[in-house]
Amino acid sequence: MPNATGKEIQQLLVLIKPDGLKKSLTGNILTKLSEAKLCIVAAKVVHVGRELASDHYIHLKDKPFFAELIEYIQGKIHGEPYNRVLALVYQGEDAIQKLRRIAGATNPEEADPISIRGAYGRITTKGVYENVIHCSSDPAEAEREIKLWFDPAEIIGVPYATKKIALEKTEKIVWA
Ligand code: FUP
Repeated sequence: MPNATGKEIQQLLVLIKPDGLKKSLTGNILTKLSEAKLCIVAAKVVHVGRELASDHYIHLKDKPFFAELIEYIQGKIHGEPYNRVLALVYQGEDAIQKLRRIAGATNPEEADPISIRGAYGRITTKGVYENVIHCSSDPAEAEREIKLWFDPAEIIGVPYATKKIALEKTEKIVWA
């Protein structure tokens, strides 16, 4: 929705992928992203299961590289302790375009060399783009992805409609 200056306030999902963690790039990437002067409204480390990986990349399920892509985002290529991702939600004016410009093109060989993917990405011998970071591509995808990766309670200033449901029997792990 546009704000007083006519700019759209957007949110998007950002993932620092297992290769980004293994190459010790987390700090560099967050510093680069901070150039966009956006707000982080959610963040967590996620051990990505097969279902979440497949749901996230559902639009690519017919691609020849899908199986490798699912292994990559689950960290199966990079192994312990890098088999996880850092998931964040950024919010602000034209946030999607701003962060995707800093991230660079999907193919690291075609990405601007000073973008995150251009500087740090590679193409594996199996042909998967290990491109370090994911950024949602448009507002509809951002909503789908944020709802896939985060619960409303994990986001400051929840950007989408929510509802309350009654749970019959729940368990919670607490400190012993
Ligand atoms: P992007 O929105 O830039 O992440 O691009 P896509 O959703 O099209 O691609 C998702 C992921 O699939 C990329 F991050 C890397 C991988 N991919 C390949 O490995 N090969 C391709 O030809 C295209 C995408």
